Amino acid sequence: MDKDIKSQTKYVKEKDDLSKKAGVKQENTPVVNTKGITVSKEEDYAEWFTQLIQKAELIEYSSVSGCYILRPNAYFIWEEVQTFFDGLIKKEGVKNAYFPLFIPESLLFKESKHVEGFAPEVAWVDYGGDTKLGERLAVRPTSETIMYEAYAKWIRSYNDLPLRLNQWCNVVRWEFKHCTPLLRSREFLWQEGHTVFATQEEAVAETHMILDFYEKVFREMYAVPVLKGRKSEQEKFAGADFTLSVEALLPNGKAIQGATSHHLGQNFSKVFGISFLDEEQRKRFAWQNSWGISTRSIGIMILMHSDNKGLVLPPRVAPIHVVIVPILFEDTRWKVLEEVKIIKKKLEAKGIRVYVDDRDKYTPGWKFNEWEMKGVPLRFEIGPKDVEKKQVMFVRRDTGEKQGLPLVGAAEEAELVLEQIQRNLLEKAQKRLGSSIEKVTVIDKAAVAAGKGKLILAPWCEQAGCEESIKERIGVKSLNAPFEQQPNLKKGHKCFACDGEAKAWFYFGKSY
Ligand code: 86X
Repeated sequence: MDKDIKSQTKYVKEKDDLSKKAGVKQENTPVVNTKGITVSKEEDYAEWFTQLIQKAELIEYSSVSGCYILRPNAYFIWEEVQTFFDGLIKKEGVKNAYFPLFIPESLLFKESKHVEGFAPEVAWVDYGGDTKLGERLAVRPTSETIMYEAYAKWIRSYNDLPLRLNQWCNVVRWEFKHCTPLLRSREFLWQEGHTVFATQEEAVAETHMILDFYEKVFREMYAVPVLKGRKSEQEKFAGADFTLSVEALLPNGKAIQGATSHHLGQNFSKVFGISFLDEEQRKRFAWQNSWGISTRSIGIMILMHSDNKGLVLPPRVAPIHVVIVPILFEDTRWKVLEEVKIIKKKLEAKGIRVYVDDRDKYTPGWKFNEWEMKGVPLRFEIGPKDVEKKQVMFVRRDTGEKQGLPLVGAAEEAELVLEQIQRNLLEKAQKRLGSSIEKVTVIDKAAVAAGKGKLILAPWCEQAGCEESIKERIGVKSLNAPFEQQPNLKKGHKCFACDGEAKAWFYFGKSY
């Protein structure tokens, strides 16, 4: 094993076809036998991603197809996002709870309209040991039904409202499409917020507030800019009056949904009997929302920033902010490590997460590659000459920039550089997004833009048939309609794709 690792100190550029020759590569067990990624993101985006997430030790495949292990490096990111979003919603009065994983079949299908299309994806439990259950149980694909059954019991009068609960949990949707870790898996982690209000105004206001929180998660934690807006009638959640979403544009020109916030109106309250007596003792059905963000968001962030050397992590979600690689020689070892100890302490005092890689069995160059693969935002190199000159080498993961800086004040400087990295990643992605949006009013122009991997902003009629034909003709689907409609469409404005009247400016794009 050790020898194996040593023989791989250089990144292998050629495509490794050992697995193909041996015929051992299986759908759920890709072979990873080189340290570096063997394809570039430009030549094979999907293969680059699957190698990256394994070699950066984020994800491991399991023996269940479509179900993946989140290793500590990935789970750390989720915990940071969890802490951030949890803080935002708790400050607004949302409380956390936990509802059962299993949902009786009769309850899951009580509100048939919203589940119809989803039924083929439900995973079922039929037995407890050898005993067949009286009624089979669904493994939750989402928790509306199990939560709203309880809500109906708890809500009696306007005094019981608003009721605002959230849960952090796993859900299962038995995908039949090809699965990809983080982006489409059969089990994933998310938060689902389910809130109930006496008035529609309060509920609607909350859907927008939550959407702003999702935007904050993407921008401030993941350094990913998003497009906020309203989903089309066809793309909204069938159980909702309207669905709001944040959408991101990946570097390969594909758009991907980041999170959703639904206004459920009274659709569920009427089915589940969630009603209350108002101040005049009149019975009213409650107004509801639901909203969610999942571990897919981690996948979006990885795709957004990473490169051919591996993962690039925004400092806000990086398990290690600064990796210190001391350059060690027998006679100066002690001196260098002494200096490293001091600078480590200063960094940690500022809340910077530090790791000192003083392993003897690897060369500095090998370590540089490893920490670049793992996406550590900032690397410190410090050798005997640096100690003499009282300096340390700063190497940025996002730009590759190298700079020798005085040891005195290095911690303060590191803090600034980490902030710069966080800002730079967002700005780079923001520029890409900005220069990718093309405003068009006729389909021919949209086709050209789509061919160039652009996002289209176009006046649209919002008709299902029209969306179908757009997809067929130019291969894009609607993402959402931005809230700022500029210029405001006047009555009679033509749809960009058909003879109908345009209802709103909509974003369209190739989707992931
Ligand atoms: C839709 C709606 C909603 C709470 C969210 O988007 C955010 C958090 N839920 C989820 N949806 C389903 O309702 C659904 C239902 C079944 Cl039975 C299923 F198998 C899959 C589903 N997928 C999505």
